[in-house]
Amino acid sequence: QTKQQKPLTVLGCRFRGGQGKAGVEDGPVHLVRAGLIEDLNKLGYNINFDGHISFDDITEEINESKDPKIGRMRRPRLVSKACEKVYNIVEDHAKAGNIVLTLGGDHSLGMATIGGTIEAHPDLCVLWIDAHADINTPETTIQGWLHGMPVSFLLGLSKMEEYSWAKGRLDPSRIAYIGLRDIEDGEKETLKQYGITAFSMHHVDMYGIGKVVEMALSAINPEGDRPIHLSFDIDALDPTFAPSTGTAVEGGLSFREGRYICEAVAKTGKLVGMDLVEVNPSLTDPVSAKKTVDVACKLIRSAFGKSSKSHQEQSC
Ligand code: 6HN
Ligand code: MN
Ligand code: MN
Ligand code: MN
Repeated sequence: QTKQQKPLTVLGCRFRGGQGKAGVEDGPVHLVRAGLIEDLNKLGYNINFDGHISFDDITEEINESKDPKIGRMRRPRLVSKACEKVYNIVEDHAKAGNIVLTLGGDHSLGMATIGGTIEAHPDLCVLWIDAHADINTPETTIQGWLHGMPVSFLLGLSKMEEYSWAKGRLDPSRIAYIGLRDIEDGEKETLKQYGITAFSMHHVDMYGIGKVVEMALSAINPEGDRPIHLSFDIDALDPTFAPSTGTAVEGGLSFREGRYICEAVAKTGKLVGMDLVEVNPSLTDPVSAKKTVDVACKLIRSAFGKSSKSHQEQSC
């Protein structure tokens, strides 16, 4: 087995402002405490990890009274400022040639991580693994939380003065979803209108995960030559495997299906960025929280090239 020595930046983003539940800012702390950095090191990466990014300064500066709703959007200025900060960091590291792994925090961070990565890799394509489509706009959102909207900013569908740093450079043909099972009506229309490739759990059941991943990758990356960003919301997994998350939905991916996605991405050799978001260790008992953290670590390790012994392709 040849050892890769690729530079890998790990960003622990302790940000929770894109949703309403406390504790998701502890996700990255728990992942690192579980040994993630050492594991990635063993996989042969040259790791750059400077400790976690805290957003307390921004949260204090933009307190609730300074951040009234814009339409239905909650905490719009706080999320913009935090995401702009992450966007700039990711852009710098990606331009320096590093792969960037972002540990969330909530999924509003996706607009920052992918937005920053696409500045370094303009031909980027994105796999978005999630129970939700996260493609609400300020007009279609019901809840108003930004973690349900990052994709609309990435595609340039949501344009706001407060978010002018978010350039909206991702083409709708360059993103595919796997794992969907809780999509709002407004989101459905947007997916349809822009012809976005989306595989729900129904498709996973119908075709099997192998075929679904193959179809998703060939839709966004037909020649196999584009750099790939994997945005993995832990709520894509079924709550039996990942219970500690803020918007759990039954009927999700098994651990093996989630791991298969990560292994398939690793196999392309084209991974330039990954997010692992929405692990919230505060929402369950400690055993379930640990289970969720462990599963998240395993997914990350698989995406970065660890092949599971029980799961290797056997030549018989
Ligand atoms: N996530 N569609 C719902 C909303 O509020 O827009 C849920 C979004 C969940 C977002 O899990 O990253
Ligand atoms: Mn904790
Ligand atoms: Mn989700
Ligand atoms: Mn999400």
